[in-house]
Amino acid sequence: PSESSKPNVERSIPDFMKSNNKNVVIVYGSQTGTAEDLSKRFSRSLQTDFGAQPLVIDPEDFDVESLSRISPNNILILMLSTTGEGEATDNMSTWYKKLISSDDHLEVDFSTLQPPDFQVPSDDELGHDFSFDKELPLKNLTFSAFGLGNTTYEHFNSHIKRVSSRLVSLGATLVGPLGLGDDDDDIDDDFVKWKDSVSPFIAEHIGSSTSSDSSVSYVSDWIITEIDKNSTEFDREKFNRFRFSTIENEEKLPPSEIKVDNKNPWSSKVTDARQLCHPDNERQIIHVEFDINDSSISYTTGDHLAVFPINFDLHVQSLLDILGVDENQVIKAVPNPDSTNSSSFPYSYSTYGNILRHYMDVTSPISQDILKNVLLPNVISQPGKDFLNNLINDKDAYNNLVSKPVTSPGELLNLLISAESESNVSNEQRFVLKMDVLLSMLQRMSPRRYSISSSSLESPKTLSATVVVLKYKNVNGLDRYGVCSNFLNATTDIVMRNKQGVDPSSNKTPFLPKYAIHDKMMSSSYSKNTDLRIPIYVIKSSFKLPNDPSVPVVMVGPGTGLSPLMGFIRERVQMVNSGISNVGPTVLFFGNRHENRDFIYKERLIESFGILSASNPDSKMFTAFSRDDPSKKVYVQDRIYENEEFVYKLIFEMGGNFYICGDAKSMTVDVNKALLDITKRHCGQGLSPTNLIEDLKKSGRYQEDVWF
Ligand code: 2AM
Repeated sequence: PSESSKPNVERSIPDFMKSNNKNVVIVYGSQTGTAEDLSKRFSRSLQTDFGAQPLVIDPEDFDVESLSRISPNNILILMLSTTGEGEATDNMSTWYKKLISSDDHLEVDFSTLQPPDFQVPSDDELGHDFSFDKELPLKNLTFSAFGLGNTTYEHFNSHIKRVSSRLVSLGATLVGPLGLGDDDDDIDDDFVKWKDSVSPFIAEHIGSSTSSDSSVSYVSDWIITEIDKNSTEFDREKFNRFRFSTIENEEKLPPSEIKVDNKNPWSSKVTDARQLCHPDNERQIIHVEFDINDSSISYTTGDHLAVFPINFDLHVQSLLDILGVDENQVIKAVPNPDSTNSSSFPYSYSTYGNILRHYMDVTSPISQDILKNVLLPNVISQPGKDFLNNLINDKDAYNNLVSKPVTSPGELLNLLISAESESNVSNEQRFVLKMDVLLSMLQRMSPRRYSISSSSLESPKTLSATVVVLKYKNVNGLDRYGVCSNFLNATTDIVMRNKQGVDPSSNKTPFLPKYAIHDKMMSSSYSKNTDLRIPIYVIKSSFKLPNDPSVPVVMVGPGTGLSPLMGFIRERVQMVNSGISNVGPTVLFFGNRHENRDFIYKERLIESFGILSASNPDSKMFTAFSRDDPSKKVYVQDRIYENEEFVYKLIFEMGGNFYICGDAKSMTVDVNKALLDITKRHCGQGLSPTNLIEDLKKSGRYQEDVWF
């Protein structure tokens, strides 16, 4: 909701806490849902283990100014992700701008919140004499903080560090250690360690005692009611059968004026989806095109695309079976006022099937603390409790059964059910899954992020993604499939069918995992004459071509690392085609496994480099196919070494830009080493190679777009 859409009183954190009897407020800055999920987990732990009354909020729904009036007996907990180049997440950006303006002055004067808005709390409530100090508007605020970051990126957790120190400089007191979670290692582990170390401080501050008794039982996040479609209560207008097919848009704005972001993605039409590799290749890479005409989405070359997938039918079906419900049953899900949850689904009425298919993550394993705080209180039988307690109290048992094999929620629930039936638990004692328990266990569906592989100069209203279809065997040898890449893979079949009238079942590629095909989706949601639409939004990135077209660019992108570089290449081709005569050298190092199987975009690359090299003879493409020669691997960095003088000249003598894109682990490390090696060999005496590379990074001429 926009700031003006809610009356002020509802946007005040202390007022909201007071009216809901809360004493802890957890604020999440989340881009794809991890910080939000950890916030919910933390709030449950505080509730169960310490009898706290926490509330989890999205900063977009509240005013940052109201932090100054949070009761000194209460506590604020920040759970903030750092994104991009050390930036705030979208939902934290307004708070951040107000807290820290570029010249480090507070744009907002917290002291203006004094009368009439400001109510002096009673002495009882405060426990000491309260006076408002203009210089230190947050002197009554106590907070704890955990950041979500990644050490692979330069600005590790810089957002939480800046926000925390800003709050302290405004007078707030930080209790417990500042948690710095590292996604490169094990962020879950970092979170659990921080949670355990900070919780006693929090409990002490709010005056709660450690209580491991079961006085606080499970509180559901949602209240679920089944609705009869024929009843007067059912409002067909507000019934959403398919994610975002009808945006509940009160102002009835034209689509081109509706702001598109992760809370309100655009259902984009898929205009093309096809395989890029030879059918015999051991893995699939696909190209998917999205139409953004009619939407307010715009992008520039190098930005990222976020996609909301549809869950596998197998997973949805297994949960529906455990629930024992009809997937088409209409239900209403509203936030439970007694819970820590303050957010609602973006529609009023839905069905069991729809919620599980589009809105929740039904694949990621359930964490230990959710097993303890949500599932365990809902299990009656002793064998069922024993089964769970073993997983909750023994990290190795949990790892072996849940995290290492990537056990889905449905698989885990079935293991619990079999544990009970093996022990002949009576029917009355048996575990029965309710939808509110399930929803409290699951994370929200998170959007998946891909580098955009098209050029906005060439196709401003269509953007494309280049995606590896993820499939692997888990530790037990069972197949595991990436949800979004396999979902997008299924669209290649649908597009083929729609375009050529081909029946996809008669023409399956050998890899398409049978159960992963969205049979229901294909037969109902996407019946022959409906458009194939997928919810998307665009995330701005700083991975960009130089503004000056004459600057040389050296690009390294093996595998789907080619993706954003393909956009760069097409952008430069477009420049040449539009008559720009001084387009500088454009050099690509591309690699994959086999030249005749996964040389993706081969024709397009050959055509592009034909045009680029005709305009500038230094424009070249170098390829390395790693598995064509069984006797030795050839990688992109081998081609860099073979052309080291040329590469050094373009970057350091001609002032070129250097780009690396793809797998953040070994490839990036090895290519960086190659860059350092050739700099050492060619920079001559008197110059420091590490300084040269440092300068390259500082001036923005070295850029990475890497992932895991
Ligand atoms: P491989 O799978 O045969 O090892 C895209 O995945 C390409 O990147 C593949 O050809 C892959 O080779 C290659 N690759 C794997 N590790 C790499 C590394 N450390 N440096 C460069 N390329 C690498």
